[in-house]
Amino acid sequence: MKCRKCREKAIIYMPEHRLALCAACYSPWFLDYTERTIRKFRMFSRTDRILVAVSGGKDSLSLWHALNALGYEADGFYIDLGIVGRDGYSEQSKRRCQELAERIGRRLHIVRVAEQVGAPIPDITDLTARQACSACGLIKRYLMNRYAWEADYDVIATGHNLDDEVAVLFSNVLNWNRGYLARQYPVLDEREGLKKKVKPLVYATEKQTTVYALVNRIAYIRDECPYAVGATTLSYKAILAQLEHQAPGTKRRFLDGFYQIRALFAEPEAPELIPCVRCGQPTTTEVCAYCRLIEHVQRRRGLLSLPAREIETLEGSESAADSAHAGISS
Ligand code: Q46
Ligand code: ZN
Repeated sequence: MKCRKCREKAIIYMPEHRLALCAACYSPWFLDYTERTIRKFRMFSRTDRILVAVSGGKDSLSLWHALNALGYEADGFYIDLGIVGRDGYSEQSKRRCQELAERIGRRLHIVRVAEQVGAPIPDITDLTARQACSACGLIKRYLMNRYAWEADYDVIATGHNLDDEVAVLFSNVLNWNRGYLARQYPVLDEREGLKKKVKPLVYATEKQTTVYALVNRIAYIRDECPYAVGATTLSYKAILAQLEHQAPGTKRRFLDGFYQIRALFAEPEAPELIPCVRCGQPTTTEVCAYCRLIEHVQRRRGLLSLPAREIETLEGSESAADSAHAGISS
């Protein structure tokens, strides 16, 4: 197959665009495609300071590289989750982020969950009986927002791609999750202590971000987070890939169609956000979910150092307090 622009040998064919491109023509196309998404949703301008949440994977590192190549002021933000996994997952992913930071000459901020919360993600899961991804998601959202305020960034950018967004949409529609549907959009404007959040790769497929990383020799971590294995979204992705294969462009049409009717799911009144009495970050309750999580981890740590008999007595009163907090989120 030949490149549509220069007739050289193509390295990628994108059936949804009926477009084949060679290695030299691919990056300019990807950059232009990303720039058009940024403009379409009015995500940010060249005077804004952007904080890119990087995980060491192909999507977030491709995004950081692309924003830099497009001339945006984009620094990286890496959250060290303290996940060891098979080959030291967190260490490896951090290294990939540091390598790219050095290469593009941009700042990489690193924050460690173990220092912030008092324990790394695997221990938090053990100590709180909370699902790893639920605790991890809460912590990441909180730290990103707080850091963006403290370091005076205008907007937080994440590397979610088309396949991610469509899988989440599919799940939200299957479960008629109105609250999540109301908030599923590539731009969430700043409000009451929450920084603006954007997803500039929302129209780029996983294949496109992978090829961008390969063409630009971006070293990224190939292993999935050990907790991602078996996640429901993976099975949704497989179903959607089949539909896309039969009718290229299905994913993009599904997503764009939803964006057009999204207003139907808007909540009449978004819950009011107030500053957490402990940390000052926005929340709907007196003490935010993040501060409650820290308290829980510390309490469990303290409990574990007590003799077994005392734990039994104290644990009864703890579960009563926990259920009172159930269902409350920041
Ligand atoms: S990093 Fe964290 Fe993901 Fe790993 S623990 Fe789950 S949420 S799967 S994006
Ligand atoms: Zn708080």
